[in-house]
Amino acid sequence: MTDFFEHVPTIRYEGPETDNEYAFRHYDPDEMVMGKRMEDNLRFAVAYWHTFAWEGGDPFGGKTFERPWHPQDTMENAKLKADAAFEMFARLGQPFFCFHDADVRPEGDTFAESKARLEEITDYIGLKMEATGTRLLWGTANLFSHRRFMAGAATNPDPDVFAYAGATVKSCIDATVKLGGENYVLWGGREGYETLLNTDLKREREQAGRFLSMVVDYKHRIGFKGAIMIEPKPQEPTKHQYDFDVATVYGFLKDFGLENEVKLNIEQGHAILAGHTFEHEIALAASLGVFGSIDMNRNDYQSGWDTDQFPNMHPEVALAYYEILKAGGFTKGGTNFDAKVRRQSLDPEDLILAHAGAMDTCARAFKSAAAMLADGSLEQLRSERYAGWDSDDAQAMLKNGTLEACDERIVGQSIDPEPRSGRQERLENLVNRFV
Ligand code: XUL
Ligand code: CO
Repeated sequence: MTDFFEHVPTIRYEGPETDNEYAFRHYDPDEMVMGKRMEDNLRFAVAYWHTFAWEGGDPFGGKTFERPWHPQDTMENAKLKADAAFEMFARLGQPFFCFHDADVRPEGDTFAESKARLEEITDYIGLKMEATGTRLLWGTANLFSHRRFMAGAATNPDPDVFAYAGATVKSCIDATVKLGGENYVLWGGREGYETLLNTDLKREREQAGRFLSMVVDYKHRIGFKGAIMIEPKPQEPTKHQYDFDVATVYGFLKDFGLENEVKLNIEQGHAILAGHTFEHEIALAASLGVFGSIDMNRNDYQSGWDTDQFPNMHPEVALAYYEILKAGGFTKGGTNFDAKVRRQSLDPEDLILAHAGAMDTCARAFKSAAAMLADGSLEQLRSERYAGWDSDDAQAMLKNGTLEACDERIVGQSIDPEPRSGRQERLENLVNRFV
């Protein structure tokens, strides 16, 4: 027990008219939307790293937060941190959390000690999960903070680092399975390069392919039913990352025969850094059959780095959920807040209110997306745009088309296609009726 969040009230749904800061305006976990409770639609998770492990440092200055569980180098403080985490979960009522090994336990002097500590703390966390009903959306390994990983984990030039990373992932999958985790995520934080001058790109890519195949084999050997997911990101910390974006990761998965084994965890900020919209990345993953889950946050559009802010623009978020709903909604995935309060937001209530506001933004956006889908106008206009492809001869052209047949169609029938409006502004107006 800590008294860190003691004075912060539990957040409950009070409706859009309330002036209580400590209430949900849009997120009612029991509200039925599209045949499911909102809690089951959105599947919110709190990220342990930003909320409990990050100390507020930036490239120009050190920690700004002072928490009762600092310094984070003893098991006693790791337990205090877990106590505080579950006290926060009780106030927010979100169903899930996510963690890296390094978030929950201090690094040991040896691999064996780090592993023993992970086992000890996940036993401790497991008891709290049982007592409270909070579940694990996904676990992951931190293969990017320690200096041993500075030149990559799976893609390191040193085979001992590759093996160290493999052993670490094994321990984290085991911990995830022990806690009943629904998925396991790999984000390639240092899987990339700083300079091509010292990098054998072909070799590193093959190492990454082998590594991922080993993860998938292990999953099947132990009978883990959750999804293995990759989280794309184009750069930062490395200058170039191999898991750049959805399209790049899909090409990689195809290359190693893993496209039916691995799904994608897509993050708003990473999409923006890659020069895409969030909805583009989701729609592409869904169309390729690899959509898994989302890391929800918001990126500063000017800064050019990964700002991991809490989402607060519901019209933007609505377009992302629209694509998720079109893909059938979440199955094993969910909405993980990979977001951190700003380093001047020092207080316990800042942590709680940041999440409460983000949950409201997402709920409001989700309901807008559901209404837009139920209305059907947007999909109708979209399918009208492609209606020409419904005819038998258009379908035949798609299946067995040849350039000669195209020539025959155009010249033989003297066709001169009539351009039609793309109706963008009308569609934008239509979306604005729902958000
Ligand atoms: C980093 C990032 C990670 C992953 C998990 O940009 O998004 O926190 O989500 O390793
Ligand atoms: Co993330």
